[in-house]
Amino acid sequence: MNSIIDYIKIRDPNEKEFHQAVFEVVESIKPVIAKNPIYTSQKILERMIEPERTIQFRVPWIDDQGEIQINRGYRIQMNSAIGPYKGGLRFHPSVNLSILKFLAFEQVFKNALTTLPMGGGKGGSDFDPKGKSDREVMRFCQSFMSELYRHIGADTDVPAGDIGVGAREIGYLFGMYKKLNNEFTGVFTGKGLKWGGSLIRPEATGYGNVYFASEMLNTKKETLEDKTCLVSGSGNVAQFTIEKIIELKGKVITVSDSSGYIYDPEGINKEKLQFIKELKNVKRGRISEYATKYPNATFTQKKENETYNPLWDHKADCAFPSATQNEINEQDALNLIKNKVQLVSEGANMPSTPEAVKIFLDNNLLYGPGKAANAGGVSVSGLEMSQNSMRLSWDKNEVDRRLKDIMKNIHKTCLDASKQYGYSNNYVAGANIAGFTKVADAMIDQGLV
Ligand code: NDP
Ligand code: 2IT
Repeated sequence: MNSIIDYIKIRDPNEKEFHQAVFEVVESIKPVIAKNPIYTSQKILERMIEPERTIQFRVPWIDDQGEIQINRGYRIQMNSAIGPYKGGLRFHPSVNLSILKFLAFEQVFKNALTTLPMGGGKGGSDFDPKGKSDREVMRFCQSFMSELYRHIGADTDVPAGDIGVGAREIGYLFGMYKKLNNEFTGVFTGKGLKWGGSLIRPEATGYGNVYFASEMLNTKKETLEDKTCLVSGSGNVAQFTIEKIIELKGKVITVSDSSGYIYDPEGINKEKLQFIKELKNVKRGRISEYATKYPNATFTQKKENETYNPLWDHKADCAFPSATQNEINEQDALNLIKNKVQLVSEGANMPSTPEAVKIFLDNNLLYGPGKAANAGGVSVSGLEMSQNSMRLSWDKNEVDRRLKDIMKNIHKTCLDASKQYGYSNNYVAGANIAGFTKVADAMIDQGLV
């Protein structure tokens, strides 16, 4: 096992985030490997850490000043043992192979947990949609798709949104795919409701995360009612996490973006949430404007070389990181413990560093790792694919009921797998073990391919 870790470090020395995601899985599945020598003889782990296919391409486009711009586009087709590659596209200047490989690797296990037939993939670009006009975004998306279209398909690889890719980008990407392929298929999820999208998909990651958190609290016979919650981010996942917490009578006191965070001691109510949605989804403004509109709230600007994030240093019961990877470091985790936080449920992918995770586990927090807690988004993507194949659409209640059932089921699967291998209520180990065994067994059934 340790040799696998050495191997990826030597082979791809610069892929820090990818190493981090692999190490976590390798650590938790040690007892599974010890009990099942076939996984070693079949070199399952060695096969899993090598993407089935990695596509990297040039994305040239022309900005509004008439100048030529060049970005990098990627799609990592990680594993198709249990279904077509499935996972989002991320447009953010930080995007590189390491980040996309970590996301694709985690996606494989997450998708296995959903019970739906989806393999794992991830893609994106170092393009930054921030500050770009709609026309620039459209030209970029069209250029991106003029290469990606030949690698994807409703039964091959089905992308969706992630950071920087929301309803607007999916529309432009889908439109170009349809034109180039001359077919209207369910090749994307997160589509507009009027053209094949599923109800509840926009809400699904946030709602699903809160359903997962409620399941964790329920093991202690508690609910979210009257719980004070910290949320980071203010995009898709954060918005619908806040919405569901409000509905369940919890109180959210923080929200953030990449320039800083808002602390609102009175709590974010429905009206304030509506302001955030318009600010972020329509005006594409900065979260600092919240404090101008609601003067009882304060905005704290992010400082360079910050050693901890003050957002995590408030008295609270629950934390829902919903921005990006490694946004909770060791000091942040210690602050959460000091402030009596009892639950951390990850809307973002890998938001906690390994040191932070260790602190959560050592302190017996209810800790839901991203690949379990945020699986609601891709679950409803799976339901969107089913509806597209059947050429029908379920109503809101039907999709929400299925989402709730799936999150409940993932929660139970994690606890069962964790117990089976001698861990006590460890959702990290449970998610990794359950996801790994499902994919590993499918790979063995299908031979060496
Ligand atoms: P959005 O683009 O809608 O929102 C991202 C939010 O996080 C924004 O508020 C953004 O701030 C902030 N953010 C992004 N990068 C950074 C950074 N480097 N430092 C600080 N803040 C940052 O994305 P989503 O809400 O869709 O995604 C959020 C997280 O949830 C990601 O980790 C994603 O992988 C994960 N996720 C998303 C799913 C989905 O269905 N969308 C499903 C499962 C997981 P700013 O506006 O300044 O950029
Ligand atoms: O990280 C994720 O699970 C997503 N960005 C959603 C993927 C999807 O295919 O819906």
